[in-house]
Amino acid sequence: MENGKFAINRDKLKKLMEDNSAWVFFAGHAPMKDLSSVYPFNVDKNFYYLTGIEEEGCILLIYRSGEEYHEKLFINEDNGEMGKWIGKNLTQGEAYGLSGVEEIDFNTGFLCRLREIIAEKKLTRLYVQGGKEEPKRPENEQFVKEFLDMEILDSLPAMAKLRVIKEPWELERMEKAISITKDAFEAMMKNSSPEMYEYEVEAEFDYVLKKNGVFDKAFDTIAASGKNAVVLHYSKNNCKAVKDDMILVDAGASWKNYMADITRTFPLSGKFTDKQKQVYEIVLGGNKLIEDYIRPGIKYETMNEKLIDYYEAELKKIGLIETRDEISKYYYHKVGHFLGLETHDVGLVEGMELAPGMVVTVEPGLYIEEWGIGVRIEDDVLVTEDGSEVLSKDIIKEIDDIERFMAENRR
Ligand SMILES: [Mn+2]
Repeated sequence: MENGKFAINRDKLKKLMEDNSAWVFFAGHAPMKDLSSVYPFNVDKNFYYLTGIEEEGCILLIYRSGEEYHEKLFINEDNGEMGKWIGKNLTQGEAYGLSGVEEIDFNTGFLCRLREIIAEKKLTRLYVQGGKEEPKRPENEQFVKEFLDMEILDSLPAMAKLRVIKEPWELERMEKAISITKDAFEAMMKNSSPEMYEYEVEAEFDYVLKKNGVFDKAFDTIAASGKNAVVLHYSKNNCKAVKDDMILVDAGASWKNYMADITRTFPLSGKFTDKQKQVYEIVLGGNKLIEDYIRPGIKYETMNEKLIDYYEAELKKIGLIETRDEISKYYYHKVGHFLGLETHDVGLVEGMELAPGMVVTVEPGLYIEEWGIGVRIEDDVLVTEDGSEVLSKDIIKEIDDIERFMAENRR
């Protein structure tokens, strides 16, 4: 049954719950865009992970009193006539079908009901995202103020512990997101031409996503041609490329709330210049080095250290630097991050060791402003029992493969 996986997630959380504690998760609301419209709604990812539900305003409560564990879902009331305008709210039956939570009430009675439960079960601890200091959503902030007599704690560390290890069904969704992203990268390579606008390249990506039923990108696409590629989070995408420019595209589809995050850098003409090749080969070497290095037990931080060791040797070889300190002029981010329900997924804690079932990005880059060259190559990598598997291995990245593909397929 579809809702089984979300029930399993709740069971995992219950194992981490202290006695006399209540955990509250809000689905959230879409933020206002202007006075008459809202931005598209993105469900809170912890709420989704525990319920499979994607409707604004819903709330999940799980509490523990001794050996008694209880879960309760609060949904929107029937929206009557409004249903004709914006669609009907989830019914109790539908909410049960998605989540497997048996006890369902309306959210209008949530605060009263929670107060009753707290009193009746003598609960003392209340877990919300971000705790008291850093409530992550307006709902949380509002909520915390209502319960200042209780010990308010942060639910995020526990959620991160669960979410960082992916179940097979989660990996399937990520693989689907990556496979659509692959098609979209190929479309960009096929339809590129020198002196294109960056947004025209981006449009090829978007077209493939929509065509495949993806309504949401994992994040705003970075399509940075030529020297724009040295700006890490460049996403204006409004410049026209000039002759011989490469374009750095950092983009990803999402599939059923799970993200892909891929970067490829390729020449719009289909041919790398010698200088571009020189930089590209160094970054590609770093990308493969770290992918080969990934295995259970290694510390997250050492991936970055290893890359810097490699860059030190390579950049000295081409005479770009003399000392290790100078690397930060050309490489100024980390080599990767966790990936899952969020692009920069939960899970990163100091000293954390990689374990089977984690998914990380590997994205070394080099940004050489004085040459007008920026290269980043990013893959999505699963940590396995005895090493790693590059989930995005089918998205071409060797110079020869890119040049051949573009020569054979370009319009
Ligand atoms: Mn990334």
